[in-house]
Amino acid sequence: MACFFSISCGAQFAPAAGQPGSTALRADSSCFINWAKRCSIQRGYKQINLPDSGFASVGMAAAAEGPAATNGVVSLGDGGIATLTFNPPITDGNGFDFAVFENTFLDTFLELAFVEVSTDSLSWARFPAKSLTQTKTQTGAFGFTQPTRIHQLAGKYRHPYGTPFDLKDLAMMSNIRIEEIHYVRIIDVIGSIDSTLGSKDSEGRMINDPWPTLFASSGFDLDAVGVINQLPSASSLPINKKSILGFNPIDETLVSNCADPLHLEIFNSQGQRVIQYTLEPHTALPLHLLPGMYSVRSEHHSIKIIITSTR
Ligand SMILES: [Ca+2]
Ligand SMILES: [Ca+2]
Repeated sequence: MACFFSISCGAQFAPAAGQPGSTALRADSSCFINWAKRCSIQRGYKQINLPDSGFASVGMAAAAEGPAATNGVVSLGDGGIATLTFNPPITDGNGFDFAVFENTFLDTFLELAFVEVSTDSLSWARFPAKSLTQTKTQTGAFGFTQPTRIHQLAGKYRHPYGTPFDLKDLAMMSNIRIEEIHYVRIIDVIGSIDSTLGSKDSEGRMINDPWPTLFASSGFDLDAVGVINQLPSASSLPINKKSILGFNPIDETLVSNCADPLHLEIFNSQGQRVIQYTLEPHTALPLHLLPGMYSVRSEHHSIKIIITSTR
């Protein structure tokens, strides 16, 4: 009962654009000093459980490059991924550091996406998404979502407003450097409340988002990513210099970029060792761990990772 009360009455998040307390940022705001330079897309199916539905097809990757509200949008499809490159890199300055623009025209017709950032494109950290939308009745293709029920998900605000993100919220993630973010990745939330199909938030709740969307414009419609804080000049880090051990939150795998075997030890937040493993050169290790924060240590360095799903 206490749990029900806190979810239904507490923990409300910022409201729609224009309302007091909203964090929405207009595309023409002077806070935006730069925009994504490059975008590449890995499209998802129009409907994740129907491969014959084909891929979402609206727009080209280039639509997400440059300023918002200028050159159209690109539709990602169910679970589709857009990877955007920034130069100079985004950095953690005061307050919000960048914002993501989607094309919805209503405050409550929202298509959502996870947001991840990376310094080297090998190792990624995901903003800890929260969705308090009910999960009993599927939100239909044109169903409504309240912005006050969602947090740290792109697509919270209607066009021409962006949803802002503060890199400081990832300060504990030692597998990236929040002072130097070259890459932002936008991953469509698969809105099905069927746990075998849909996406979960950072606390293991299904995210109820319009689904199915069996259209060419299926999934998150990415317009642009605007930069608020960036380093003063091009990067100190060569853009292709990767660390030797990375983490990919999409499939929760550790990824070796090392020419030698890596002897890994993984500790949970109580300091107990839960995995000891030798990761062969240039291979990946899918993790099957309970949700929580873990420390991964090798001969060379250690990184913190967050596991959200129960696989
Ligand atoms: Ca910041
Ligand atoms: Ca979706």
